[in-house]
Amino acid sequence: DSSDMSAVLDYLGTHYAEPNETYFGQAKGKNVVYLHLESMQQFLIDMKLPDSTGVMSEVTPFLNSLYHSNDSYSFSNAFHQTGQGKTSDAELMMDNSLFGLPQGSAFTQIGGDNTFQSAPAILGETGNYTSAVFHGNVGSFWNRDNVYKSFGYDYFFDANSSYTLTDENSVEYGLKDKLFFKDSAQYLEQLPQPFYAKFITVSNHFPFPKDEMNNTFSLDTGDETIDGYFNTVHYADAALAEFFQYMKDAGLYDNTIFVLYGDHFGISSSRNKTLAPLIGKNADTWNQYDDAMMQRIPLIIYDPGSGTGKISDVYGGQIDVLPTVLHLLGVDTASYVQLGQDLLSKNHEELVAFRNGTIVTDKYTILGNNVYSTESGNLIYQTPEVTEAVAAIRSKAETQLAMSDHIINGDLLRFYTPDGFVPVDKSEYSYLNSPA
Ligand code: GP9
Ligand code: MN
Repeated sequence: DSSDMSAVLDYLGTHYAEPNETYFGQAKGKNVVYLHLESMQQFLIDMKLPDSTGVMSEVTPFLNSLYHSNDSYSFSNAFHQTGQGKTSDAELMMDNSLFGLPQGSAFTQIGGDNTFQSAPAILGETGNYTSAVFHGNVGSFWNRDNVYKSFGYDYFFDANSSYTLTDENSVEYGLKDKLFFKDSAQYLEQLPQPFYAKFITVSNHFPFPKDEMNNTFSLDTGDETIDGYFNTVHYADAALAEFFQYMKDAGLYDNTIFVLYGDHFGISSSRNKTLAPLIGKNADTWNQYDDAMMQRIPLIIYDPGSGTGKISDVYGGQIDVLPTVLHLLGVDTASYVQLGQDLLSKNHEELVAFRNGTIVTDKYTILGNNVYSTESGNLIYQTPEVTEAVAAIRSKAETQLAMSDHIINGDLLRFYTPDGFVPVDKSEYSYLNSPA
C-alpha cells in the first residue's frame, strides 16, 4: 500500500546522486535518440580480427569511432543488468531506471497495467518532447504495444504499421538493420522536435545466422554461433554508420544526442571458453569471474559538437543511464522514482547489482560465497574487514533490487505523483494496427 511507497521514497532520499554541474543541462532541448544494440558486448570495442584477405580489421569500426570521440561520454565498465526479460528488461531500465523482475519479463507479466513515470512522459511534460519507438518486428512481441502506452510513447512504428517484412529482407526477429534504418528515416524526419526516439535493432540476434552477403570474417572456432556473431555484429555496426548519415542528411544530427547501449550478452557463458582465445584470454584458467566480466556492454552517450567527452572507467549499469541522460538534458531527477544514479555525478556509487545475484564494484566481484578482486581477478581471502565490507555491499545491492521489485510488484507508483507530473492516461494512446 502507500506506506510501502514511503519506504521507497526514504530510500531514494539517501540514494539520489546529485548532478555534476559541469554536465548538467549541457544537452538541454536536444533530440534524444536511443540505439538499442542487440546482443552487443563491450569486448567488441577496438577488437580486431583477420578479414577475408587476412588483414586485421576492426569488428565495429563505427562504434569505435564514437567510443573514442571527444564528443562522447563512453563507459568502459558498464554492465547489463537484465534477467529473463532480456531485451524488455533493458528497455525497462532505459526508460524508467527500474529493474526487470527476478523471474520472467516485467513487460509481459504486469507492464501494461502498472503506473509508470517514464522518460517519454517526463520529457513530454517538462520539455514538450514527442516520443517514438521504432522496431522492425511485430508490436506485440514482449507486450510492447501495451507497455509503451503506459510509458507514454506517442508513436510506435512496428512491422504492422510501418515496415514490410519478407523472407529476403528479414531475419528471425524482424527487418535487417540497414533496411530498418533506411525505412525509419522517413518517419523520424516527420516527428516534431524535440523528440525522444528509440531504435531497437535485431539483426545481431542469436543464432547470428550466416549471410553470404555479410561474411567479413571467416572464423573457424568450431562454434558457429561465435563465428557468426562477429559478422552480424559487423553488419549492425555498418548499419549504425548509415543511420548517422541519414541523421546528417535530414539536418537532425547536430541537434541530437545519441545514447548507444548493448542490451545483454550475445555469447552465453557456456561458450566463453571457446571465445577466450579470440579476445586474447586463456581458456584453461577461465572461470566464473571471467564470465561476470563479460557482462560489460558498450555504453556511449554521443553529443555532437560538445567536445567535453571522456572515457569514464566508473563502474555502473543500465539502471544508471536514465538519470545520467536526464541530467545532461537539464532535468533534475530528485523527485522521480529512479533506482539508478547519474554516472557523471561525483556521488555515483560504483556498485552494480546483477539480476542473478552477482555484484560488481570497482573493488570486489561477489559471486556466491566467493569474492574476487575486480581488478586482478584473484580470489580474495576473506579477512574480517573484507567480510564486513562485502556484507555492506550485499545489503546495498539487495536493497536496490528489492525496492525496484516492490515498486513493480505492488504497482507503487500509483501512490506517488512527482511534483508537477501529470499521470499518464493509457487510454489516450493508440498505435496504428495495434489493439486499442
Ligand atoms: C524481439 C527482439 C529480441 O522483438 O527485441 O528480443 P530478445 O530475444 O533479445 O529479448
Ligand atoms: Mn535483446
